[in-house]
Amino acid sequence: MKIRVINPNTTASMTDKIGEAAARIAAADTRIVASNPRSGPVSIESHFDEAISAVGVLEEVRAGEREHTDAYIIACFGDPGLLAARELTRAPVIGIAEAAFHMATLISTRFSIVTTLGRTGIIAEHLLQNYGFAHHCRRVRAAEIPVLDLEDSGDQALQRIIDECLRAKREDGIGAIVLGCGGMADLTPQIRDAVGLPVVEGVTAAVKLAESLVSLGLGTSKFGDLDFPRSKTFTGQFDYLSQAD
Ligand code: 5HY
Repeated sequence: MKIRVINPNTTASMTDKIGEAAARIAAADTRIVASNPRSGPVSIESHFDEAISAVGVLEEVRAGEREHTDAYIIACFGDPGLLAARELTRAPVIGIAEAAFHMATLISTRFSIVTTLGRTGIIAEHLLQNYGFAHHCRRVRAAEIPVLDLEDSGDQALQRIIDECLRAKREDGIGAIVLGCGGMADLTPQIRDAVGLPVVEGVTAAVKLAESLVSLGLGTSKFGDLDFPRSKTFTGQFDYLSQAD
């Protein structure tokens, strides 16, 4: 099977890192194709960034539909464009936050999230509510590092993440940690060893969930709200999306 792992920001080094983490955990007969939009924010750290990045996510799914793709992963912890992306394909589309929440509740009754900047914590809180996991999450914490520090100042950023995870372990009464950024996909072993708790990382969780869905012959339902969008005219810069019935 082929899984397209979409990094919604436009930082190629993060896309490569995410793709490598996905490929390491993928089954022998799974091919990982990692991509990011040509246009959009270099990092996603606000509601505005999320909204702009969603258009790029949808473009990447449209590209995937032009070649055979068995599943899609949206590798940003805000799961930008998730439901809209599901409307564009019969394949499964999995957000890394949703995947991580599901996996975390299979191994613990309570988890905390450690993300990058505190200002994006509300996005994770909204997702917890929307997905029905709010009562499982004790706290959404932040290492207070810009997303691209994960690319530039590796050890310093890693230590800040570990320190926040250790505070969560001491204070939150949890059984697991959820890493709140696609850019942390390569850090799981170091964090797990330093913290001594199960660490759930969304990219790798999403790969295994995608493989399971494809193996079960399950894809996005076309009955109801996730059916393909109705054909219509789009104007201006989106006129290329226009479709007649
Ligand atoms: C992510 N931003 O996973 C989010 C992390 C965040 O560029 N990739 C990003 O803090 O929401």
